[in-house]
Amino acid sequence: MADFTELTQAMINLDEDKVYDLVDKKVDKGENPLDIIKECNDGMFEIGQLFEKNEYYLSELIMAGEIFKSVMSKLEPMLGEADLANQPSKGTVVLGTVKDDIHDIGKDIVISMLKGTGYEVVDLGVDVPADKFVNAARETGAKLVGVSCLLNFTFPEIKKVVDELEAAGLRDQVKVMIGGAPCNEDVRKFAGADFYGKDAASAVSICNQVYR
Ligand code: B12
Repeated sequence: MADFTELTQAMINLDEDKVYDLVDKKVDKGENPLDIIKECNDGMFEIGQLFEKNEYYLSELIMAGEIFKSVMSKLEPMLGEADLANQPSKGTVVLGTVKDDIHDIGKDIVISMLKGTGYEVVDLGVDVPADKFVNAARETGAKLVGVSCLLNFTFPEIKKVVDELEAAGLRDQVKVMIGGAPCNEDVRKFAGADFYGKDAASAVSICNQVYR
């Protein structure tokens, strides 16, 4: 059996009270919120595996999502580097979860990190059709569109975003980054996107590259 941290194991067990308690203790000790998120995320991965093996069902996925969201509401204010209230924006990023996909936890973490590091983010939400990404890029003048995707069968929808940006004549001005658990370099190539980011910190470095 794999060796999980206490927090990861509590997450896997969906032991809500224990998760919150452990997170509180880690926050009090001054642990990096990204490390805490990583431990919870490892639990989410395992929950996904249990779901695949029919040991967990949709209700467990829903519960896991709720627990993770509560953890994030505690950690989110800690993700910013500094008080950015009076700082000019570093640039605008359009972000959304691809059409037919309603997973938003990872997308929201990316958004918190980007906002926390000085970017303006246009959050299109979940189940976003390609034309909405295109219109938002056109209207805001964003140089970067981020597509979150957690379901294999929606990969063609990422490609559609890239293709529709091209058809709208925006592809030269707008870069596309993708992310989400099943994404990787192969998916990026398939979709014709410019960047693949494995986590929220990668999303920030991609933005820093684009808005250099
Ligand atoms: C929680 C969960 C749900 C919740 C979602 C709640 C919510 N509000 O988001 C609910 C219950 C709704 C759900 C539903 C379903 N789910 Co679900 N779900 C999960 C689970 C367990 C965790 C996902 C999660 O939140 N992870 C935590 C976050 C923090 O991780 P993340 O999203 O990967 O994001 C990080 C990075 O990937 C990256 N990132 C994310 N987005 C972006 C974007 C950019 C631009 C960049 C750069 C980076 C980036 O940064 C984030 C932070 O580090 C996963 C298991 C897994 N391995 O992911 C299954 C999983 C994704 N679900 C799965 C399935 C099959 C479904 C359902 C089809 C089940 C069903 N039969 O109905 C439905 C689909 C509904 C739909 N149409 O979207 C499968 C998908 C298989 C596949 N690859 O196609 C998985 C992998 C489970 C499994 N192993 O079988 N699910």
